[in-house]
Amino acid sequence: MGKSKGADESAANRVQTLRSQLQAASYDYYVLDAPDLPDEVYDRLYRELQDLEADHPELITPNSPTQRVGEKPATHFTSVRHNIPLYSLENAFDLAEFRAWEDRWRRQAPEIDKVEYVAELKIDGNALALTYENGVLVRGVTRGDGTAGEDITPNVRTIRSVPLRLAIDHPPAIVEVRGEAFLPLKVFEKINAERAERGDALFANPRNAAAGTLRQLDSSIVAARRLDFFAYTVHLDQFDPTQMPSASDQITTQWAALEFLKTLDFWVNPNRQLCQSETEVQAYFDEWATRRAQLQYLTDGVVVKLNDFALQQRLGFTQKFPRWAVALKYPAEEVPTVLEAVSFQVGRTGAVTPVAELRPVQLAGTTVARATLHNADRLAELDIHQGDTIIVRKAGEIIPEVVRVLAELRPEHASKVAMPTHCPQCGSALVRPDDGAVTRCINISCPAIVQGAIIHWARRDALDIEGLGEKWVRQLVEQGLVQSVADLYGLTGAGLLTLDRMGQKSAEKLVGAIAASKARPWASVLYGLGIRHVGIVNAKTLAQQFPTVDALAAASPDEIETVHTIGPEIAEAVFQWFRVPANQTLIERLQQAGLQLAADPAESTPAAGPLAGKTLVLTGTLPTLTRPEATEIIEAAGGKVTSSVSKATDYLVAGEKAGSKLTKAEGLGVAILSEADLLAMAQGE
Ligand code: 3BA
Repeated sequence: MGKSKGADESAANRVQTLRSQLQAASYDYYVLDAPDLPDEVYDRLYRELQDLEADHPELITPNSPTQRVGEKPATHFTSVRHNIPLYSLENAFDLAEFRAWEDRWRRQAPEIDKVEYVAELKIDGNALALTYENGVLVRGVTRGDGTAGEDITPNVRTIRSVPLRLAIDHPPAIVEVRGEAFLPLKVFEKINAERAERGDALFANPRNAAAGTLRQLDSSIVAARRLDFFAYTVHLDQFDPTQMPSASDQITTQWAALEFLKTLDFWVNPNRQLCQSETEVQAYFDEWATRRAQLQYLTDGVVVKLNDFALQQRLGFTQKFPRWAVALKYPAEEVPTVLEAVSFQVGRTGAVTPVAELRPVQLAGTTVARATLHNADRLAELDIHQGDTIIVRKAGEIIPEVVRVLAELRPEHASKVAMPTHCPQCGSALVRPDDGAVTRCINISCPAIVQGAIIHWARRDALDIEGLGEKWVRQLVEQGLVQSVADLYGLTGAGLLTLDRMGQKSAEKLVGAIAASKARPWASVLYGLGIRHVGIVNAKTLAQQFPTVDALAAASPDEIETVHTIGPEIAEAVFQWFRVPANQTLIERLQQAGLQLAADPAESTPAAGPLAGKTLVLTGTLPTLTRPEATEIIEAAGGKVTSSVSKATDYLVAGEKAGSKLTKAEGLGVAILSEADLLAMAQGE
C-alpha cells in the first residue's frame, strides 16, 4: 500500500518541527553553554528526524541538523575555521548498537579478520584544537560547530596540562593536537560552592562549568579555575596524520599517536587499552563502568577506535562521523521525566522531606519512580510546579534527586508546590528553627515519628530485633499497642495475634526476638535511642567513656565534648536529649524492662590484638563488609574506628566511591588499606 498524501504532509510538518527544536537546542548547547534540553531528549528527537528522513529522502535539506555538525559560535571571541573539521562521534547505547557499527565497517573491509581497537575513556569535557607552529603554541580553538570554533588562545595558555612548547628538538612546522579540556570534580564542586555563596546560578555539571570557564574573557579567572586537558589526536603538517614527526619513525596507529603525544609532553589518559576483539572491548567497558566512579573527572563512555591508520583512511567519514570510531555510552545518570505529585515524608526525627513522585524512568540501570526534593529551601529554589518536567539524577548515593526543572515545558496554570504548614501524619503544626533547613514535626506521639523510632530501634546494628518490619510496626502504632519502644517489652503473643495476618508462630518468634534484644550491649541501646548525631560509631565511643546511662545523663555538654571525636554539636544533642522528661521516663521504663544500660565490665579491659592502639577510618563501599561489620572486626582486633581523617589516623580503609576522606588521607600521608588488607592485618598477618 502506497503512502497517502496526508501522511507525507504530516511527515513534512514533523520534520520542520524537529529541525527547529534541534537547532534551538544546539544553539543553547554550543553557543550559550546553557543546555535547556537534556541530552536524552535531544538524542530522541534527533533519531526521530533521522528515521523520518530515511523514510522520506525528498525532505532532506542541506541545512538539516542531520546534515551539519552543529551551530555557529557566539561573537565574544574571534571565530576561526578549522583546517581539518572536528567530526562528531557516533553513539552506541548498548552492545547491539556497537555490533551494528562493527558490522558496518566490516562490510566495507570484508577481508579484515583480526582487528585491533584502541579503547579510550570518553572524557566528559570540551573538545579543543591546539595549533603549534615550529613547536610553539600559537592557537587554541574550541570545537564550535566542528567547522569553525572560537579562538580562546589566552585561556588555553592557562591550562597546566597544555604544553606551551613541544618537548622535542625538531618539531614539524605545524602540529595540531586535539583533545578534551575538563574540570576536575573537586574544582567543579569548589566553583559551585563559591557561586552558591554569592547567590550566582550554579553550573549544572562539570562540562558546562568547563565550557563557561573556557569562554571567560578574563583569562586570570580561567587560570584560577584549573582546567586540565587530555590529548587524543595529533595531526602533523596540517593534513596527513600518518606523516612522520621527523625523518625517523612513522606513526601508523592510534596507539603510537598517543605514545607520541606523551613524548610531546601532553597528558594522555592512562586508562587506555589495546583490544584484540569485541569481547575485550566489552570487558574494558564493563571494568570502567564501576572504576570510573573513582576518577577525579567525569567520563560518559568509552571511545573505540580502529588502531590502524591505513584502515581508518580506507573507511573514511560520513557527513558527520568517522566510520572507524564509535562512542559506547554509559547509561545516563540524569534523565528527564514528569512530576506526578509531591508527597511529604515524616522521618523518625520528625524531619519532613518533600518527595517527588515521578512518571517512572530508567536511570543508571534502575527504574526510578521517586526522588528526594531534600527540604523547604531546595523546594523553593527549584520553584517546582505540579506537572513539571524535571531532571532526576542518580548521584553517587542511592537516592535519586531532582536537580532541575524545565520551566519552559510547564503546563499552563500549574500551581506551585509548597511545604505544608501541618504534619501530614498527625496534623500538628510544623516548626522550622531559624537556623536550620529542616522542617519538623515536634509532636513526640506523631505516629510517623514513633514508627520511625521503632524501626530504627529494631535495626541489626541497634537492638537487632529480627522480624519487626515495617508492616508490623505500622499496625502496632496504628492500633495503639505501641507508643514508644519501651512498649515493645510489654507485648505478648496473644496481643500480637490481633494484628492483621499475624500467625501463632510468627507472634511467638517476635516475642522471643524482642526478649533477646534485652541482652544487646549498652552501646547498641544508646544507638537505638536515635539521639541526633549519635550514629553507631559515636554511640560506641560514648558508651565506652560513659559506662552507665546515669553517668551519661548527668554529664554536662563540656564533659561529653572531652571525648575524642565528639564535637560540640553532638555533645549538645546528647545533653538536650536527656533533659526531655519523656526521654527520662523512657530510660526508666527500659531499665525496668531489663535492657543493658551499662557496659559489661568484661568489655572494658584495655584492647589487645594486632590493631591495638591504631585508629582507623572507613570510607566508601567495601566489597563484602558493611560498615558495622568492618567496625566489629577492627574493634575485635583492638583497633578504634573514628569518623574523620586527621593526623591521628593510622589507616584509612577505602572502598568504592571513596570521596574526600581518601583525598584528605592521601594529602596527610595516611596509609590506605583495602578490605583485603584490613582482613589480613586483623588476622595479624
Ligand atoms: N576521543 C573524544 N572524537 C575522541 C577523533 C575522533 C574523536 C572525539 C573524541 C573524531 C573523549 C568528538 C570531537 C572531536 C577531535 C573531533 C576521545 C574523546 N575521538 N577520547 C575519533 O575523551 N571525549 N570527540 N575531537 N576531533
